[in-house]
Amino acid sequence: MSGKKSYIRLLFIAVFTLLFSFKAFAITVGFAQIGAESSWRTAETQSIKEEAQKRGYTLKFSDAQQKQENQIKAIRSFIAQGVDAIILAPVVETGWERVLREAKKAKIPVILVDRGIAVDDDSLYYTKVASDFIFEGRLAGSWLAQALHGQGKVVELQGSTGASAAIDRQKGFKEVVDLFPKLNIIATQNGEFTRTKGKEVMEAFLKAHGNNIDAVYAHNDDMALGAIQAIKDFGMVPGEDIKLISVDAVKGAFEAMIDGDLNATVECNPLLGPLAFDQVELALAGKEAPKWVVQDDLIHLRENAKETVASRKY
Ligand code: GZL
Repeated sequence: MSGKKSYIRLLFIAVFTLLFSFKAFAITVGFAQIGAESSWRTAETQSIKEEAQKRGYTLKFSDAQQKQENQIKAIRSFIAQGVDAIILAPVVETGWERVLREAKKAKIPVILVDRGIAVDDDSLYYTKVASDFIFEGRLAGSWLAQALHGQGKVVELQGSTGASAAIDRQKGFKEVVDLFPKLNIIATQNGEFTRTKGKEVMEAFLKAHGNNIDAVYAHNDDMALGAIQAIKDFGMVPGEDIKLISVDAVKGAFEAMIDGDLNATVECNPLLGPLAFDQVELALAGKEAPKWVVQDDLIHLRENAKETVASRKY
């Protein structure tokens, strides 16, 4: 090979190597987040942002203010910008087929975090990193059944309508409660996963059922904290007159358990950043992944909240 040809070949290899290493460094991920409705959600956002920074990825972040149409717009924008992967926390289960087909056509892998979607074609997303909400509901139901000795009247604060977390936490809880003929859910209503709405709905429950209520099941801690305030305002003692079980295990829930107001909370770990980006890297490497990477959960009780709180990471 002439000297000139080998020089051009070397130049090509050098340029290609430089471009490839730059491309690897400038991996861009779009994150379509639901909003900031709860302290759990804020912790999740922080975990994903911190992990992107730690791994040297460029993160494009969108807060949908609880609206699916804003998440769909964000996904379309990420596709137009040519991101390498998309992380989506789907606010509701349905209505994703069309935009996910657009992402698939653009060969951009979509990793679901924290909630699931109902689609016939599961090739529309790479994988889901989330807790098992039915397990969480069953755990909450089992704890409450033993706390009430199998009988009593329960009111339920549901998470936002259509969210897989709300649908499945209700399903798992009801499976257990239905095993006890004298344990009944006398009222159930959407509290939107927020403290404000949780308080408002609990006020209505107390107005309608007063001291007939033996327990509250809240699909997240923020609604339980609102309910605790409503119970105190009504003149009853939360944690004693009315037992409370919720889900998430955020810091505020530990503080409420230490105060005696909350009886138990089922953990739903929001620190999904590391797992989410592990899946991004598998997807970009063209590797297979299970369709569901399950986040492990457990339960925390008022009795041991004091010694547990110090070790909490969110
Ligand atoms: C659960 C998540 C739920 C939390 C709530 O993965 O989707 O949404 O339990 C949050 O606190 O609002």
